[in-house]
Amino acid sequence: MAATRRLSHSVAVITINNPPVNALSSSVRHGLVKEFGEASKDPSVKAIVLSGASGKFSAGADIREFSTSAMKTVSLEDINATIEASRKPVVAAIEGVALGGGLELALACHYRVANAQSRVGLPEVLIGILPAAGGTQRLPRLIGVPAALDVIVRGRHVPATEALQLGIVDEVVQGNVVDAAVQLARKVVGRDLDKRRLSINHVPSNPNMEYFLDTAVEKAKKQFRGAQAPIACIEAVRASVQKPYHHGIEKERQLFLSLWATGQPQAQQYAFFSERNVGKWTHPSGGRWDNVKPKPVRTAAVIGLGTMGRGIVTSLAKANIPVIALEQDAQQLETGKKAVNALLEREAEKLVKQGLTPAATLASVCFTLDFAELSAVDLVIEAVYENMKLKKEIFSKLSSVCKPDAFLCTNTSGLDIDEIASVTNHPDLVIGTHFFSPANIMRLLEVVRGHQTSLTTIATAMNLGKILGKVAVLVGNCPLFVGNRLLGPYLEQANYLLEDGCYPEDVDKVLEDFGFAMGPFRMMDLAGLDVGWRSRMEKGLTGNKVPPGTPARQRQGYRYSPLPDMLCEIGRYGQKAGKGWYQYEKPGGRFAQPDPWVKDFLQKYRETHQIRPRPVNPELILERCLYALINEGFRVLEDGIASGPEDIDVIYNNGYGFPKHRGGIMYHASTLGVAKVLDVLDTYYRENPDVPSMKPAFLLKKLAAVGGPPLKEWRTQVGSLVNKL
Ligand code: 3H9
Repeated sequence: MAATRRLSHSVAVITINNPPVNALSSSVRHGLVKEFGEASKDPSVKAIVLSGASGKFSAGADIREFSTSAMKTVSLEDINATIEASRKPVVAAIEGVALGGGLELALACHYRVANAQSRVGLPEVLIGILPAAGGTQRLPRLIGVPAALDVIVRGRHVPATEALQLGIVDEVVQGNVVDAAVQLARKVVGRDLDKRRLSINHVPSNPNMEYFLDTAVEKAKKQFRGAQAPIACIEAVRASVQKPYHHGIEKERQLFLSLWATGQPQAQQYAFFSERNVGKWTHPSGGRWDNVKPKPVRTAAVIGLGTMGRGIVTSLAKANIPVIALEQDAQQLETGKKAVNALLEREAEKLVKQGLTPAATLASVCFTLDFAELSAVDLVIEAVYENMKLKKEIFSKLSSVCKPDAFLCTNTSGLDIDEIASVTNHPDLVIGTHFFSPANIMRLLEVVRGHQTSLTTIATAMNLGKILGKVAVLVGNCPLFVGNRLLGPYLEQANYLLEDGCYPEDVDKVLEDFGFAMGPFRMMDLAGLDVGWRSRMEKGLTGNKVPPGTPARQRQGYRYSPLPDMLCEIGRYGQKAGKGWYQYEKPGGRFAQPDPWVKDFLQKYRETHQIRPRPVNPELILERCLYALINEGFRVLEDGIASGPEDIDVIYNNGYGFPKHRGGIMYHASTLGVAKVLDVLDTYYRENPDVPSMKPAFLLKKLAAVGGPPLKEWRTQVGSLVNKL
């Protein structure tokens, strides 16, 4: 039964029942119409309470129904209108979540009672749409335009205590929310409900409203770079100010339809479901997310308190896992301790602002210099700098001091997991957990399995990711894994574009206009140019290991750009040095300004190497950088390093700032069409045979040869290739 009804005293309690999240599917909507209709007619019913089964009110419309005819049946807004017009008082009893259509349903009720642990919100913007069941019209009428915009445009989940302060809910209770709602419903029987009918009330006025809304549009354009939904949300809210409710609802509906026509909602909803699907990992041996049990992680340790280590410690502490943090000397330990404290304080401030009580404190972290203290922990995460010799020393030590069944994780961003595991007594317990910086904030976790990593180790690392609130993606072991591996050809193309005649700001602008959070040069400056430089030195691509007489722009017969090496040789390491591809106001400064020095440097470089600069148009800049990413994505798939295109997309969206409104790299390739991608890569590679990264991937050719099937069928084509996962 999608909705059930029972009588409590003289109150009908209607319960939505559609596991797992009580999405408001077509059958739930029909159930609501039936139960509500009967309760309204029943003379023994004096008031109605709406609730959700299994501790959740509702996560909103059933997203899977959007592209089906089920959406054409009874509309949620019609149900909302009926509820609001009811002469019997209706109280929403909010537990767990009331999101999207779920909150819209609650806003149509005359009163709302929430459990203290619940969250409410209108997160439609995060799946490319706008609240389309009256949310953009009722919420501003309830809490005013500024607060409503903050909730709707950011799509944030508002904790119950903050919802009470904002006026979204009327009561917050600690105990049984349905009992509290029934009590309130009985109390308000016979009261005038007009003030509680949001649609017949006005939006609180503000003299500068138009200016405020125009400014919000400008800000959203800058912040969301090409995503249409945030702008549509603001325009719908504008209608709530300017027009009567029924006109506003019509505007909301039109905006929904025009958003749908852009293709962005489909892309963002693909990204939404992909984030959920990557948790359902499978292994060629038959091990799967649902048949291998993770071991509990009751205590953990982190080795190294540099930038990554500090973030990882904070992340564990936030998840209430007691942590032992280890450094190699007293001074670094003290610096690390201060940094962790500052991060925890910042996290606590955020929670307090939302009316929540922070649980994590420095008290749950124990700082030590002594490896012996790690003897009882369930799991260790090593986060020292990228040096194989050092990592092996640490893992060999860990293997002797930790209990035999402790999981040993490395936060390496690209070194060989098998080589690290080889120095331990239990290589089956070794796994890569590649966090992204800042580790206490970034949602992505690449979980890298080695050849001997056991299924239980995989299940435990994936589950740890979930406990830390991350989206964990299982990938295979190859140099640089998935994310950083894709970055290589992309940055290579960006550097070649500078040689050909562009400047860093030209390239960055094109990619930022496309929607990337940051262009490649700003990103390199932020990450530190020296990281790549040291790795190239180790590989003998630059520095004194390069054989004498090697041409400056060639390595092993292939094209090579020494530009980033040249910047590092003079200390232009990026943001931390105050200069890199850009100049900054000070070392560590955040404001990137185009640097005349870089312009001059590039001009001289081109003269020295007799390169005739030619104008490169924005389309070509975009094509070269994007297609380099896409091609490497296909190679990762054909090598069996990621188990499907969704995995690559989740990694790039969450770790590298790819715009979610475009779905992901591989999704974008599918919308461009594999035949077109192949054609462009073919042409480039024919003209530039010394750039092997642009040689079209075998899988890309294979997909084009079978007529470019839709993305959801790519896995089948990959299936016949080797799976190294
Ligand atoms: C809307 O309401 C539009 C209206 O304004 C107007 C319409 C006209 N639909 O995330 P989880 C699935 S738009 C269908 O792993 P958690 C999810 O795929 C909606 N399915 O759990 C997963 O399936 P599976 C606005 C949904 O505890 C399972 O439920 N609402 C929906 O970590 C468990 O999900 C939102 O955008 C849905 N609405 O987090 C809220 N929601 O087991 C979207 C979830 O097969 N949802 N599923 O993999 C969320 O943010 C989180 O799922 C939630 C639970 C916080 C609720």
